[in-house]
Amino acid sequence: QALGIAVVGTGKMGADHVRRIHQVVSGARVTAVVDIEAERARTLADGIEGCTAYTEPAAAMAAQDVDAVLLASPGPAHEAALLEALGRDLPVLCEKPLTPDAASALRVLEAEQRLGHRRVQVGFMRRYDAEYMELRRLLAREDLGRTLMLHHRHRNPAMPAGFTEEMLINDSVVHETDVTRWLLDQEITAVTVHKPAATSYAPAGMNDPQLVLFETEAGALVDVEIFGHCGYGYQVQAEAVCERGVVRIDGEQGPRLTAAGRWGGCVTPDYLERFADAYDREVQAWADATRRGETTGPTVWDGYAAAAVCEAGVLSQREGRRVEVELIERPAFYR
Ligand code: ISE
Repeated sequence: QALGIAVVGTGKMGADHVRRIHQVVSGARVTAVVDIEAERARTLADGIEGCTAYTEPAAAMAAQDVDAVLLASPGPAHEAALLEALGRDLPVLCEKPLTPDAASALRVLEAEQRLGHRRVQVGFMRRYDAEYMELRRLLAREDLGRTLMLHHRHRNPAMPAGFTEEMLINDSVVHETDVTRWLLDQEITAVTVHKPAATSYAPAGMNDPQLVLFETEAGALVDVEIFGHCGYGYQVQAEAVCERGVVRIDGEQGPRLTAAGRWGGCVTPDYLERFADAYDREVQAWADATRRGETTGPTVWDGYAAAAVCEAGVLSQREGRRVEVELIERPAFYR
């Protein structure tokens, strides 16, 4: 029997997940779509047999044919939906960010522990990207020695309307927050945000790009260039500097054309293309684990730790100073 999934939020990401579950993922089907804009939800549901449109997440979660929830609404809407799903013991794949601040993430952390078993996977899809997986495997190898620095570059062609300066941290740098913790197997202890001269292509009030500096438990230094309006395409790259070598991933997998005295390739236009395989692998892994009655992948602890780092980052962004990250002690439940 296929897993019946309710997709909550049908914006760019949610609509792409609906398409993915409908066309790519095996063993799962979309039985509900939820959006506060009824018309949007209805249009999507109409294209899928046996799919019902809702405007309230709770109503979809109560439906007989809903076995699991994919949460793709904006971050500030996550806490209420997560608590509702946990109250019903429903498995959730929650798009990043888990929640927009540490206190709300902590409430979700407590609710899952009260339930007594993991039910939430956080949608840090880079952990399912082939290049990032290979990078992690290489860094774990003894022969490269310890990782001393990570350089991340995260460039978007433009940001959607309504995207704020804080979201550069909470919605974009949150990815580097997670991959840094995952690649190094260390917590981030402090954040400093620097603001260079801003591009004139960003909306008023957004100082774009920014340079974010993380310090980690074992003293690694990690820099993240976040650029929301680079104009030319979507580019995510990372370079790890180790004691006995350097590893770089650049997402430049496509063909490289040499002709007419030039060489070159294409830059992916957007994250849906750059991370298409990662999203497919992530949602398939979640559906497979859920059908086995398991919860795997990035945990609520990972979502909480990322939220705490981002909260420090937003404060640093606002006040221009180094901010230490405050984390509760990691519960045994998440070890
Ligand atoms: C977006 O929400 C994402 O999650 C993308 O992965 C990220 O690159 C982009 O900056 C965010 O706005």
